[in-house]
Amino acid sequence: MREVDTVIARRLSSDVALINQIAGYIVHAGGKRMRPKLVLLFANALQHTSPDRFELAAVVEFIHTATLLHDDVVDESSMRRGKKTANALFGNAASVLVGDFLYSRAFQMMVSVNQMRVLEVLADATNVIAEGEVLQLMNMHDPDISVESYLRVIRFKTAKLFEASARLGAVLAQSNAAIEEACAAYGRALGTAFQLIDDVLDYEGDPAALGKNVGDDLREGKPTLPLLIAMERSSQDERDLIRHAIEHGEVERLNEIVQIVRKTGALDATREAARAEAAQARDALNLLPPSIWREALLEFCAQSVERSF
Ligand code: GRG
Repeated sequence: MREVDTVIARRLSSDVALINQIAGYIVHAGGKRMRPKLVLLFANALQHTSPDRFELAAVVEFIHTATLLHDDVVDESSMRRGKKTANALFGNAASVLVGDFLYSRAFQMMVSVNQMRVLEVLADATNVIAEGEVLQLMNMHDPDISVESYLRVIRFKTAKLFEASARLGAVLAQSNAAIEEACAAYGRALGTAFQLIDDVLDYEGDPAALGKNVGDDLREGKPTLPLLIAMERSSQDERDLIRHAIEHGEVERLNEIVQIVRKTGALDATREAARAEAAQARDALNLLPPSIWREALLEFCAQSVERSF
């Protein structure tokens, strides 16, 4: 990961001062670097050790960072990673444009690896991520969306980049199709578990540990799984309150709704769904030879569910 940080620092630089300022601010804001870790762990687990793995690890972090910059503008978020968001500090226009810089820089870097399959994986992934965000926009303020529709959004907007990161390790190692698919399945399931927990933490996280505001999803009228389950399990009055909150976005009765979500066991049920995804991710690793890297990937499965930030 030190090598990845070196690539990130070198590739961030631009002659345009504002780009260095904003891109540096967000890239060094203390993210967990989950996606680059997946690239490296899968490449190593499959005995691939060329420096291309550092370049691609930096690429997925740049893409992730570009999506965060854009997402915080779309969601009008003010806090991320315990700090003010770039949009809060530098404004929406600068955030979107620096997101574009990072996104296009990532494409310059992936071209440098000179493998069509790498381009294909990342072009497809970024396209699906954008689709996921648009689907989510269409689901906003709609209390009648199905669990399947919610799961589609999170597989697209979050799990797809985890999937691509894991798959790239196998692509670099020129693994056979079965191994590549197993790596991709791991990333998909881990990313789904990760987003399910993200949605739980929005209702019960500690803002200090989480580094962002709690209750943002409800404020925005985002129908996430905890709300969908709470509606299924609550009384008519409670259900009406949640429906109203999703339809209009809720600030005033946030505490009451958080209580309903907790009381109905919706958070435990969502966490259970995340555990099932993490178990699938674990199973996908059976095709990989035993190694310290596979052990680390197994550890990620447990961490993704137990995490508090
Ligand atoms: C630029 C390709 C492109 C698309 C723009 C706005 C958008 C379309 C996509 C946003 C997708 C998004 C932000 C999904 C949420 C993913 C998520 C769980 C982010 C938090 O990830 P962590 O916890 O972040 O790994 P850290 O802070 O650790 O880096």
